[in-house]
Amino acid sequence: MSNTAQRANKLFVQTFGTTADDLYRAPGRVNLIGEHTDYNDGFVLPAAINFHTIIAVKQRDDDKFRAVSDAFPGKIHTWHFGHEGTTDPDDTWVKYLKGFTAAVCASGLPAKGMDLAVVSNVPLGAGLSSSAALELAFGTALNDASQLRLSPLAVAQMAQRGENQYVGCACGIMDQMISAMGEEEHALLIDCEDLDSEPVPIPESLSLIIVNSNVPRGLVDSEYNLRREQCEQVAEHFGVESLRHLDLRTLENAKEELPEVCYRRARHVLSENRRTQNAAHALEAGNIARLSELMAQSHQSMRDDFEITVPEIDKLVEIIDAVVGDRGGVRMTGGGFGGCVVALVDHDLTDAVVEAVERQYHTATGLEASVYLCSASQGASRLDEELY
Ligand code: GAF
Repeated sequence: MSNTAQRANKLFVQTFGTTADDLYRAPGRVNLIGEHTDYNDGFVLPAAINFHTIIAVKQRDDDKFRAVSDAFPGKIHTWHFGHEGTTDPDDTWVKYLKGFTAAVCASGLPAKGMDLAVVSNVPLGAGLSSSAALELAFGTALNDASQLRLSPLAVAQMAQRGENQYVGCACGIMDQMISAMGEEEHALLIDCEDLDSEPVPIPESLSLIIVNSNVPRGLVDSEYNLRREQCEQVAEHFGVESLRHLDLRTLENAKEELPEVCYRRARHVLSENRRTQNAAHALEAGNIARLSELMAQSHQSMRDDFEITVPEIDKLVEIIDAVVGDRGGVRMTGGGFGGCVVALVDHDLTDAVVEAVERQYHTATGLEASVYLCSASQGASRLDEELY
């Protein structure tokens, strides 16, 4: 049994004085390209990563939930199905679980309560979707225990609904969908309009490196929701349902009609959609030089048009790009305002990338970066491991 699974079991026994029935796991994610495109019905290319949230669960006969997390020790959160109340400041992590049960209840499905213990090695607040991993591990457990008969995609949609309506973050579907449906050694090209997805193999010759800037992320939710509103404003201006239905030429021709900042937001989204589809083709064809170019353009667009990068992240990209050249790609990954960069580079360059980050990042920023050497992993599931 993995160390994280053992810790979840142990926490369950210590908290509830009995053993759990089952263990569920769900991964965090890294997005290779396609940022802030999901809520515009566009394209994304994420991969689930080998960092997981594991939940030990035992079903109850009533409608009560009791939840504990080793990252926030000392408090057992309790609520009843359909009576989640409003979020309160104490609810830090548990709001994602309450959001899920609130969404299940709002959709008219019945569910039984559970006792549960959460343990995770997904870095928190680093833009690697620790919250989606939590939602999907919990949602997959509840789906089984209460026999909701939801597909992995429907569990992901339920989790997104919970986050939108209960937690108050207007996120798209990417994080939940990849945590539910990720595949080993593959990224997933997702069309966020019809939710079709296509696995794209990550060539064996490439290393998947994530570097955490360790910049504390502030104002993330408010800036995120503001970006979404600006995109919606442009869609409304052109009378289309979403930016997916606008083309770059129409946007360019009418740019004077828009506030300059909204024009740039839309230009990022429209060009990022194109880059994402092209990057999936480049990855599939093993054309790493092209991938490198597209990831570089994506980063510039996030920095200059969408304005979601910070100087420390730009520095990391610069450091890694100088080592890698056209033998790999590097860009910020995730919602922005801190967090991580992702680099997909020729194996032979892995050590050089790590050394360059260690040598230059602290001197340039005063911060220590954390480097995670990752692999693309499978989506949420019940663990078939022995509980003892
Ligand atoms: C966050 C959101 F949750 C996603 O839906 C997505 O919009 C992403 O930021 C940016 O691409 O992770």
